[in-house]
Amino acid sequence: RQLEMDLRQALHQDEFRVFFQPRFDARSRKVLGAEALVRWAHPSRDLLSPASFIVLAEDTGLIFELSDWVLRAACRHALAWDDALIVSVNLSAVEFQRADLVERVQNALKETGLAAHRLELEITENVMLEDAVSALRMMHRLKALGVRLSMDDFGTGYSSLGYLRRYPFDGLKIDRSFIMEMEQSQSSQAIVDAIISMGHALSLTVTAEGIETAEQLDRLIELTCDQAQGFYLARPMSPAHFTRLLEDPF
Ligand code: G
Ligand code: G
Ligand code: MN
Ligand code: NA
Repeated sequence: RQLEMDLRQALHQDEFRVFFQPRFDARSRKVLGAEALVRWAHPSRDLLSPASFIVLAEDTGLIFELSDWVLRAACRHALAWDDALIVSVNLSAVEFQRADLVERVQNALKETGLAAHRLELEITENVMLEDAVSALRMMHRLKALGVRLSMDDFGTGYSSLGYLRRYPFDGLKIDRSFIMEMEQSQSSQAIVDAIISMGHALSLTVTAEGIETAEQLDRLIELTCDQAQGFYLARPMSPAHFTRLLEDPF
């Protein structure tokens, strides 16, 4: 496939870019960090969204090299920010199937010099579904490095509750589908309310994703959600834009 060859070449021709979507304290709107989101600056197309190439990268095994690149780029940029800010990076479930994940993360930290507590790894429930026992062991080893772990897209998978209790997560991110439906659907609002309460009962930092309106943010604050992310607050942006936002918050 053409795209696979392009992807392989892109890694060597430095065509990937990392964007950052800011993460805010819900109440004060202070910037607390940012989520790294990879983009592909394909020479003959527009900036490609990861939705169009992450699965291919996973299927071809290129995800390891790509993820190493994202980890380093994210850590390197974070070094230039205020040292209280956290950078989060998405990991694929396939990365947990190889024992070298801990070493890969450790190397990225060592080579860039970023303090481990400033890196957060976002993991989806798929990780636990593949092999729950080895995933648990891997997460404990990652925690031992000093990084933070959060469960991403929370609420879309299976038996999330048990995972949250047994696995060493620091935070959970409520999937944006619930946030989007909150205004129209009483049950979505009840689910969001329950997720926040449960997260707090387990001492987790709760982040709402995909906030697109002021009403959603207001309601989430009433429901005591800790952190907020979404187009209403800020879109994913270039590293330079993010640095400017830090220097000159609204
Ligand atoms: O940025 P965007 O909304 O287009 O991202 C689409 C999806 O790609 C999201 O689910 C996001 O988690 C995922 N994604 C973005 N960057 C990375 C990355 O560096 N690694 C992995 N594994 N997934 C990513
Ligand atoms: O799966 P993950 O949570 O990592 O996905 C992050 C993706 O969500 C990114 O591709 C980002 O562009 C997208 N995203 C972030 N905020 C919003 C939002 O407010 N609305 C929508 N529709 N997508 C968002
Ligand atoms: Mn994410
Ligand atoms: Na998510």
